[in-house]
Amino acid sequence: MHTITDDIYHNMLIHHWTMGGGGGVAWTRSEPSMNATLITPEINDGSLILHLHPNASGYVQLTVHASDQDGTSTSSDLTIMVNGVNDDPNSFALLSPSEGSVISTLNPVLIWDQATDPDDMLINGTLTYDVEEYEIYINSQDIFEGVDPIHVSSSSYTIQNNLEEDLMYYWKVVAKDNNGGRTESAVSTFWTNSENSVPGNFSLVEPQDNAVLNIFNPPFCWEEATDEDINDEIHYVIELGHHIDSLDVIYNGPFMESCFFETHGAG
Ligand SMILES: [Ca+2]
Ligand SMILES: [Ca+2]
Ligand SMILES: [Ca+2]
Repeated sequence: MHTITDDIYHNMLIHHWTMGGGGGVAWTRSEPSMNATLITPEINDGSLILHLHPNASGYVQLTVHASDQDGTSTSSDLTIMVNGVNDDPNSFALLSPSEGSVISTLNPVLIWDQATDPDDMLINGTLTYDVEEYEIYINSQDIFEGVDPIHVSSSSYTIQNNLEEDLMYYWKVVAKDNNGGRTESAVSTFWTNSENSVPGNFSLVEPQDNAVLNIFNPPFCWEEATDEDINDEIHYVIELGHHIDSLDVIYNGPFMESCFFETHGAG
């Protein structure tokens, strides 16, 4: 029988067995080892009393043996996990879509690192994660107030409702553990572009329609067109000639702020 000699023990967890006359109860340590800094078992009549050490975290495995007056015995394995002080989950990274990327789907798969936690426990080779839930926040502005998070238990999620085309999205994930601890990821962004949009309408500026010119190399000026697709570069082709069905290409390149004028009476 274990004798309690230390008064600092607090908290008690009691397993009680209904005992007949005679017989007894004993405990033995299971592998990997009795965590002596965590818990001290005591057997008192039919009860196993676990004295939990202050602020300790970890687990112990015990095998409890009970026998009756006829010598018939049985045993039961106990794994006791103690989390004396809850720590917030460790910081973790958002993986995909990568920061600032352009995605070609409106239903992207969001992926982030599994959030580990100082309170994770490796028991018989199996890691028991303290983090049990993630909240995903996604919005087209860098503000998440009033955004309803999506709750998931794994570290990835496929967006169910189509996102909007040609839009920048902000997203972050909050990892939540079993005991109210929470840790937020950094905010990441991506753009949606699932289909190519044609450049928007634009106007010719000079020469004006039906103008009568007295020079042979007039500047050709036009407005810059816009394109809804992020990162799309627009280039421009100027065709010139006497007839609309027999035009020569006189310019092919990017927008010219200062107009194009090297025509020298082309056509
Ligand atoms: Ca924790
Ligand atoms: Ca687009
Ligand atoms: Ca485009």
